[in-house]
Amino acid sequence: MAATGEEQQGTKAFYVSTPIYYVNDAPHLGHAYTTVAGDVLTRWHRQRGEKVWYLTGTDEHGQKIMRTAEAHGVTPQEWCDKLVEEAWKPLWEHLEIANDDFIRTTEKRHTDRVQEFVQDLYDKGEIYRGGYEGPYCVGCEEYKTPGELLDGEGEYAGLKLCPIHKTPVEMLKEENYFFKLSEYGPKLLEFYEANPGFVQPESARNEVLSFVRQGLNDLSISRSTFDWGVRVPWDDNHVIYVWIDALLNYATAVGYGADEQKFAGTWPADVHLVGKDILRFHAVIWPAMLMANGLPLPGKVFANGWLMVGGEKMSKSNLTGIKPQDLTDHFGVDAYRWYFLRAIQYGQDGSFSWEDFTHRYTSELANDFGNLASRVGAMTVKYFDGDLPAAPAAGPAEQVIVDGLAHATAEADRRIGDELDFAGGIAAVFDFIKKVNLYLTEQEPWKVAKAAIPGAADAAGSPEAQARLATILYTAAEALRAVAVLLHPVMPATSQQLWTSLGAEPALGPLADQRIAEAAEWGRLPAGARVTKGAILFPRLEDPKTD
Ligand code: ME8
Repeated sequence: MAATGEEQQGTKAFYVSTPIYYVNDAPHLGHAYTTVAGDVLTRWHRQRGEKVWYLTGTDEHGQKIMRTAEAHGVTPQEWCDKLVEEAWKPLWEHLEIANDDFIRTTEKRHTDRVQEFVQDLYDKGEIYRGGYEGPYCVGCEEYKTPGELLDGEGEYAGLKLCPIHKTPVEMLKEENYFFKLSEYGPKLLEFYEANPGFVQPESARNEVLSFVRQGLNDLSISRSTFDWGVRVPWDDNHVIYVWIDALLNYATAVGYGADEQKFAGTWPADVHLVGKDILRFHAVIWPAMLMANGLPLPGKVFANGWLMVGGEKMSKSNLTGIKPQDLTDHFGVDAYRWYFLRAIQYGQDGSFSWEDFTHRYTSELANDFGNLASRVGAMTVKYFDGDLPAAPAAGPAEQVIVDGLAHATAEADRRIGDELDFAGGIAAVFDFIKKVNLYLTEQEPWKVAKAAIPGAADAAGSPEAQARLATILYTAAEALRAVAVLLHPVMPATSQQLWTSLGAEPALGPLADQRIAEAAEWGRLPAGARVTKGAILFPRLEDPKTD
């Protein structure tokens, strides 16, 4: 859990959420993808000096969870408790996710408020009783329209399948309560028009616009055929539809109806991170629910694309068998956090492969970044006994690095902090790393050292060469100081190792307190900092498992 800066108490927090995930199984790479993205985004904003609130959690009601628990011979609550404690929370800890809260939809702080919210809508005449019959996918917990279903083949021949789960839908006929969603189409379109950044990326916005323009149906918001859910407060025979229950987590977790001060300081969410599978729930149903209840709407719904392995979407119903821990065992946690955001444009589909990960690890992390850090550490220890020298002879070559850093910082800040273009922001930092490597290659400090160190080549070291050597090493170390700051949100542990080996902490304070806005201020790392060789940031990879 991360602390929020005391200095900004009283201002509204930058509030980011992930979906709350279904706990019918352990988390997989797809869940971790969205959650790591949210973590990087919130860490970035923390380092901008903002007050931040990062929420994740679990979606525990509904038929899907109920059936899974039944199949395992335990109650749904027992099942959820076990999965949350043994699988979900441990993975987020393992991946260094600094969420400020973890909401579970079975918690009383949530269920009480969900009842109040729905009762409010009922009292306002937004909910009525009616009937519905249609194909239902339990995997999605959603009624489907006949037109979107697929024809089954093989074992499913003759059946209609859900287009996402590729499993048969069930015909459901229910007397339910309905939310008058159909009345919100024009208001939503007006809202999207006035807030062009509300749904991102552009492809997601287009999908939502065309969906809403077709006209919306009222939404069934209760179920009476099973009871694993929050009771409809005015009718004991119904539970609230799991999606209505789930969406409300974003409000109940930050004090809706319970803690006015907290709610005022957090609401509304600035960014709801979602996968594109659940875009409509967040960009259509959710804002309509909030409009109906007179609450301010979120700033942005950003839909990430599908993560695939060999062209297959990774999900619980279509498992590929690679667990997040398999990858972190091999590549390490920080490389894992970095890879998916670096390799795949956020918002677009992307494929993962061991080969690509291995290639990027070796070329960008180990060779470009890791080698730079170890070369600078080793040379500072060798030539200056680890006492970082000042830079008395800075010239045009150094100015290129100073300018390069200013550019990389501005790019990364805009792309990661504002646009959620993680790949672009990380690339800006790694381009800068390449520049620093090129600088060292061109300046050849190891050659300058021969002329600089007394007795090394010539009898006496030349003062000019000494000044050059000092300048080169200071420049590279100062560049790395900034790299540690800029990569801290992405790779917290590795950046900390670097920060420590640069001896930065005594003068500059903890890495997490470093501000993005100051990252490009040249000369922050003081001469005299105690530089050590430090551990290898990215060790050589073991041979991959062959099974
Ligand atoms: O839908 N690629 O939960 P869920 C990228 N409980 N992201 C993926 C992914 C993939 N292959 N697979 C999953 C639910 N995700 C509801 C949410 S919110 C009020 C309720 C990520 O466990 C992505 O963020 O099925 C997706 O939207 C989410 O996990 C779905 O998780």
